[in-house]
Amino acid sequence: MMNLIAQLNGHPELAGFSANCEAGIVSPAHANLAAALLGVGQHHLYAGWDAPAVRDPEKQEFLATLLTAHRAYPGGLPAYIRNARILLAEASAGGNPFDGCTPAQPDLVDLSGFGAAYDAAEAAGLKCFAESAVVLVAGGLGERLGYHGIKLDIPVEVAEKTSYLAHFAAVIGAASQRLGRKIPLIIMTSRETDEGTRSTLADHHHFGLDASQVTILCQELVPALSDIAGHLAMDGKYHLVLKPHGHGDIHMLLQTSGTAKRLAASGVRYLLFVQDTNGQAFNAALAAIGVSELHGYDFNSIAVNRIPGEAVGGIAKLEKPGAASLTLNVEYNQLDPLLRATVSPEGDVPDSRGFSLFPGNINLLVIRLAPYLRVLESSGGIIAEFVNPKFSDPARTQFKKPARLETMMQDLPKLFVSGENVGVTVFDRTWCFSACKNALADAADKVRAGGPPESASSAENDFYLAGRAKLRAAGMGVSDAAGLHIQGIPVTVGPRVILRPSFALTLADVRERIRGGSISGASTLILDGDIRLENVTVPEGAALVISARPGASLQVKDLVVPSGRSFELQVLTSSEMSSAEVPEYLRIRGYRIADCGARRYVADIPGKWVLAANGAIEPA
Ligand code: UGB
Repeated sequence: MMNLIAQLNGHPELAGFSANCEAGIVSPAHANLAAALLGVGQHHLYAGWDAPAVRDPEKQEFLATLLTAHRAYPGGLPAYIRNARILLAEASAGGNPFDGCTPAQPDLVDLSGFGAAYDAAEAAGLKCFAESAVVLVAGGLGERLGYHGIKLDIPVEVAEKTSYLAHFAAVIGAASQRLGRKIPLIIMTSRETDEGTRSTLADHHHFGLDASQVTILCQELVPALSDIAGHLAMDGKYHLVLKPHGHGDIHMLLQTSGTAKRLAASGVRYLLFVQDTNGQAFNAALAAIGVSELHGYDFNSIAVNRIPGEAVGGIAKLEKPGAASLTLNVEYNQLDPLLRATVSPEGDVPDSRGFSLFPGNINLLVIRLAPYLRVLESSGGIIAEFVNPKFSDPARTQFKKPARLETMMQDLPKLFVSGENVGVTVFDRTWCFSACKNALADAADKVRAGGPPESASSAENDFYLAGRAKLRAAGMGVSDAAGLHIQGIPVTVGPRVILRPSFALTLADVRERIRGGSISGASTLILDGDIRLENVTVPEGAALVISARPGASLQVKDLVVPSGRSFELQVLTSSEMSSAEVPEYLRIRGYRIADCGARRYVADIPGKWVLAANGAIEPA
């Protein structure tokens, strides 16, 4: 407090604040922070304060907001302001981080097709998954999707309405069971998603995971900046403007919470980072972890063939004379100018294959924990912050609207200075990535422009498509139903195939559990648990749903499922599309899938069972 009083002296505009300090409205913790902030030129935060007893609740809230932001940032708000000033000065000078860099192809493993290399990677990855933890970044608001709830609650498929979180937890649960180790799940939430995530976990008993397996780290907003001097932006006398800091906060939180260290101490070697609405992530994740192990990658980005212009970054090895090369994501808004200035004067245009010159980043990352810990230690978890102000004056000192420091999770390699090994593993796009990010109208525009829609409907469509790909890889005959467009998005009506993680974690599992048989047209097959199918036929218009509870295993042989009682895709009418009676998760896709009497079989008693021709489940 003494320190603060000395700083207030000689500043008449701070007299009101001083009176509030004397009246005890400002606690010692707030007073210490005020002293630190005055020390870095933030007098405007405390100028012109009303006398004690006037607007006190607003003052208290303002002080509390400052303290929360201060405690969330390594080094506190003074460090944030110092970092901001450096980055703002660079931005004002018009610096380009990629100046002098030429992009070249990154060190890359191509697993876009199945085969021996894929199988070897997946087998290695399955073993390593026992020493891995899954980090799910789920603090985003989903503004482009326009869904009014947490994205993790959205069903990835509406035949059985499995939410993204339920699906991810099912993979982790099945792998934990199989590998004999509780694989940790770390979820990053934000103010907007924290409560919803916690309550959905509580309501569903952690989706079968042990509560001790799940760690939640909540990211805070950061103060916005109003000018190049790094003044924190205010909206009224007692209201600090706050903005999101970005998904790179996950690194900071893993460091400041001690979670990264704790995981290392418990034997974790790899962290797998996944986004909140990419339901395909675990099709490719095990093979990618295997690639990291087999190729010694410290940082491995799962990537796709990128469509020029789409909102995913491009991964390139950036080469600069006199400097070590760096494999890095060049974010989608920076890629075209870099390409124009270097290897492609026409910019971000298709190559002879029809794809962008560089593989697309989908923020599905495998990071080796040991080098990661070193980087976290040396950086305090502040990873490659940047600022993107829109200047309003020719001298480039004032902003059109407040800016803020941002950070992106994929920028970690910028801090690799000890020869760490950075690589990329390319998978078939729909196999590893199909996110639910866009509202239907925007998604339809993207389809018209020749790009991927990334809507709830395309994500569900690809979820089934991956199931079909697994059956094909196992040698089952699969013929697709005709396609149609719903709200401008292409949808294939079947077969809808859901192979739950309890049925298969890898392609090798699917091959072991399915022999022969066929499935065709607008049909559905859902397998959950220890089930083996031999020569099973699911014809057009049929649906087969089998589950074997833990401890039960069920053999199904020579079954021909009768047609005519399946799941039915029902397109929503225009009045349903605007009706609050229809759940929003249906309206964001434009249809529902109704169960019109699917054939269901359940083996719920531990033991070995067979499904007899008459539909009875009998001891094997
Ligand atoms: N997220 C957070 O947890 N906190 C935040 O503050 C922000 C986001 P977006 P973006 O794969 O399609 C990224 O907003 O940032 C979570 C890559 O930068 O969906 O536009 C959020 O909940 C880009 O290179 O993506 O673009 C979600 O889980 C490309 O890979 C995740 O972060 C692109 O994703 C991504 O947030 C893509």
